[in-house]
Amino acid sequence: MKWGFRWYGTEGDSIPIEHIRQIPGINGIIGTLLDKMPGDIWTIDEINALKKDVEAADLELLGIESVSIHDSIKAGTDERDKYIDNYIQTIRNLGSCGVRLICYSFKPIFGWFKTDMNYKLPDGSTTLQFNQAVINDLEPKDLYQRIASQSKGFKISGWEEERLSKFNALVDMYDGVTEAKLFDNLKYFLERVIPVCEEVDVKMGIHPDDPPWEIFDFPRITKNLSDLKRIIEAVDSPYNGLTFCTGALGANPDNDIPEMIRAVGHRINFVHFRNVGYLGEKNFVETAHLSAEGSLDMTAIMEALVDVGYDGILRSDHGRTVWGEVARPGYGLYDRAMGLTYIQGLHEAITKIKANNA
Ligand SMILES: [Mn+2]
Repeated sequence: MKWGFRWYGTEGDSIPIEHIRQIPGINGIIGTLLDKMPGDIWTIDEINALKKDVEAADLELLGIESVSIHDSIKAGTDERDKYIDNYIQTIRNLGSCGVRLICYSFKPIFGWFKTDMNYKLPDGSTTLQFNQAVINDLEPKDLYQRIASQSKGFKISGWEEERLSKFNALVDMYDGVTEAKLFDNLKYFLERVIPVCEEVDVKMGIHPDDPPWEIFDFPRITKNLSDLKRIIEAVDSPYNGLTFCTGALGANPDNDIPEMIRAVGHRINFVHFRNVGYLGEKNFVETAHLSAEGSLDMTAIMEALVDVGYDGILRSDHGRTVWGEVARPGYGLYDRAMGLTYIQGLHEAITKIKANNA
């Protein structure tokens, strides 16, 4: 297993990379170019500058999260081929810089939804909450204001202001895009990019819907096991894989996470490991990673990953904000570092016990 940590770069992150290097067992960074808009080409110089910062801290640039997909590709408009060409150029550039993993998502307009970015847990820490009851009283454009007002001034990826300021035009773009159409558009995209990924050895991992159900009637195609199976079957290549996010999928109690891992484990290219706590119907918070703090059985999840032979890249996903840290909501240093240490403990215990019993 390679243990990773998402970092938004020297300019974009509150956390110095030297501090990330001090997390026990850490191997590398999941990086990004925060100023890139969906559809932009990432140049070799820009990628190498990021890589240099990471390697100067004695860490490896393990992958990118995210290279965002332009809305014209997701909506299937006439402009999509131009933007797919750009995406292919970015894949080639990443490959030539030795970056082997791209995490992406294929969701209309919004990458993810939360309704409270600073929800107070009983221990006094803050975390992200999603409550469908809040969404039901909002218009889509109001949600942007809500997220922006709670982000503590940090740029939030997936919620780029430049893009969302043209919100009504974006909504029009998706007019008539059903779930079936969105899936066809994903297939069209994958059929063009995956052969390039194979050629330049860059693996793709699609991130599931967060939360994994329909919001504002926009179609959702990465929300459960049958969706994930359909995607990996659409283009049958190990380069067309999954970012298996336990917390995104686990927000729906109907998703049996260990069972899903056993079903699609051979096509998992990246793992996001985190817990969620159910507060009610379609109402949950992101808890500390420990099983006892949330609703998911993290030991059973890690055991499933070990059983399917997963030895790729894994990072601790969102954490609480603790100890007075001023950080991007969900992406502080301390709780994600504690989480990663716990996760490595689970992995060490499970693999050693299995080896002893073999
Ligand atoms: Mn995730």
